[in-house]
Amino acid sequence: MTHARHILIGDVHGCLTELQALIDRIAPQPEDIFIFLGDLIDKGPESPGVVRWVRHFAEVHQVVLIEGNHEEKHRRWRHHMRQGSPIANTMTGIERMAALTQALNADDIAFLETGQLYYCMPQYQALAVHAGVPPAIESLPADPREIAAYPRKRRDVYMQMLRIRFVSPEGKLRHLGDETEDDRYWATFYDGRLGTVYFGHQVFMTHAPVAFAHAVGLDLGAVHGGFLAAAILSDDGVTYILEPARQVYA
Ligand SMILES: [Mn+2]
Repeated sequence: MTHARHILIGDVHGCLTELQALIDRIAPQPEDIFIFLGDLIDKGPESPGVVRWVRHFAEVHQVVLIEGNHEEKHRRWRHHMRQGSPIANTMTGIERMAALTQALNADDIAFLETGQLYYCMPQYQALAVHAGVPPAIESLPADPREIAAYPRKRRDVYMQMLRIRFVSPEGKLRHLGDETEDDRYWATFYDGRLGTVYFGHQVFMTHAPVAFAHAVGLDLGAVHGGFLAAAILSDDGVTYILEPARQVYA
């Protein structure tokens, strides 16, 4: 049996030119499934353009959007705005979030909000997620939408898949910049129980995807002048395509 190619794409962050060039090099075929690992938006030059381009691309190709922490924050802000909640005014980056919302139409926003927490690829024993897998997660429901119905505390554990980086010896997540010498990056001790994890979020300014024992980091810092990376999973194995950034945007 042959399986469709599954193409995983790291954090785009508004790098539309690089995304178009990368997709050209991938040469999409009708049965391909494209999985964006989150953070289409922010930091880079063309966030609204990327959202719209991917939305149109999704009209002719199979596309799965993983929600990144940037999309999640914009979504929370829009929610608070709609509710008229004062929390909306306490968030950082209000101008940026308002500008993006202003530049997008209702279809673009609806498309962004299709972002899901993860995507399982049992045929490749692989999992796509934005940031990673917290140590407390032993298994995942087949449908990530089930998690929204979990009680708050349990749900919060799963929501860590959006932002996890370093973990303390007690299993607590560290914020960026707060990590100590005893903390470990999640992928360095992830045991593969949910398959090989393809993830973005953590910028690696390297010339190849970063391979851990059971995880592969695909955010090679396109927006920082690195590469926009894609992993192509097929029955022939995994191949990578790296599209160099045209400039340092952030
Ligand atoms: Mn990112």
